[in-house]
Amino acid sequence: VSSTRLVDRAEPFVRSLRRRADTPGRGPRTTVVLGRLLGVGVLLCFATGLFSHLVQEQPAWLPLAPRPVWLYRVTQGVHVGVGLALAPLLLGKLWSVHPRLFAWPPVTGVRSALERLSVLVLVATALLQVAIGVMNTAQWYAFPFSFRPVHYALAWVLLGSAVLHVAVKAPVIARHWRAPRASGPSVEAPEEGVGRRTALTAVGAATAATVLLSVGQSVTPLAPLALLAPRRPGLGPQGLPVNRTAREAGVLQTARSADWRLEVVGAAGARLVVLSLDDLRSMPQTSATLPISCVEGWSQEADWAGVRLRELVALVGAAPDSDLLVSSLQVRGGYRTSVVRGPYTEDPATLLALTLGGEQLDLDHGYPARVIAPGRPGVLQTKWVRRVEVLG
Ligand code: HEM
Ligand SMILES: Nc1nc2c(c(=O)[nH]1)N[C@H]1C(S)=C(S)[C@@H](COP(=O)(O)O)O[C@H]1N2
Ligand SMILES: [Mo]
Repeated sequence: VSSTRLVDRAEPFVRSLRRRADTPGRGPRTTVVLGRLLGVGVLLCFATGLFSHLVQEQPAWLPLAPRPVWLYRVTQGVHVGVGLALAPLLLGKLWSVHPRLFAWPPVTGVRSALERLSVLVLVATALLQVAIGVMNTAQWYAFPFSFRPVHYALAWVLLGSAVLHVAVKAPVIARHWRAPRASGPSVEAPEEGVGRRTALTAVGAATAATVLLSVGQSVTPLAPLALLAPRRPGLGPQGLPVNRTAREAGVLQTARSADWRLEVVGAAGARLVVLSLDDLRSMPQTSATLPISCVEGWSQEADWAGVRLRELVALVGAAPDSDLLVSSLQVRGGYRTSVVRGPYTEDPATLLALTLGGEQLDLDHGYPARVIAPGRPGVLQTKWVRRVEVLG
């Protein structure tokens, strides 16, 4: 079959699809309204996502600030809250333009080929980014790659293709930026099909519901509403959620063992101090009210007490602003270790915590000792600590 014959045969089918898809609510105005919201959402996700990346990577050139203590809690809460809202908005926008994906003929020249290619990249990255993001927060790691590097790379591709898309569509966007005059025919209720108001109301309601049923994971007073969130404030041992339990981490025996000791190692292994839990308890205890702010979006404040990290490393003669490597009893899986950079070590609220809410730590919260520091993502708040090593 020659390619022209194929085109001839496909044409009636594609035309019928387009005819059925023609409904008054689908128009450039609907697309522009949803596109504006999506644009703001993608920018917010990009900025907060990049921030999350940097606080976790802690590159040497980055000035790290542990204060304000709530900063990461807010940025990651916004990232996941806005990210979830992008899902219905994105589906709504695709609904409003999808008949154009069947435009016939599909390409008319080099320019249109490039334009379609850029839209393909935009749609594919946006769908993938939102899908794996939502899956990650639902702790459904069904994709065959590791989330962070892929999500990070897609963020740049998505930003680039979104900027290109806005540039290409600038004339249409400008034309439909403002609502058409009320007397215009385009706002009249359609005789059949879905009107613009109906379409926007449906997408708005879905977006509002998504946000309302999930923000409670980071906005504690709304916790009872957070039915879409896998972790909710208040639910868990000692009233605090747990991402990985002691059983899952494989530390049930080692964490409860009477032989547990904390090793504090000086720079280049020069000095070693070994402390029992009673030794730690007899050191000066400091209290701090700090949130656990999980990268997956949930967060909750709690009252911690224990030994300041900077007082601990002073035992091996290290400076209060030393970089540290903290290791857990956990032998497999991510988050077994974390680097505590100088500004965090130095902060008076950075603790090797022994208690939570005035009680000895629950096994699932890191008994016998865990890191809690202001402004750090949850993944860096290492539980079941066995060793603190001064770096270089
Ligand atoms: C649509 C635009 C989005 C952009 C541009 C974006 C960008 C980013 C970036 C750059 C990171 C940091 C990755 C790293 O640490 O290397 C990140 C992390 C994250 N994003 Fe997104 N994201 C988007 C959407 C979403 C959505 C829809 C969700 C889910 C609701 C989501 C959930 C997450 C989570 C859970 C993390 C933390 C991952 C971790 O460190 O383990 N993101 N995002
Ligand atoms: N050793 C170890 N520490 C860990 C983890 C882990 O898997 N292993 N999970 C981290 C993550 S992702 C979070 S959000 C916090 C949660 O602390 P919580 O369980 O006490 O609420 O612990 C962090 N500390
Ligand atoms: Mo986490």
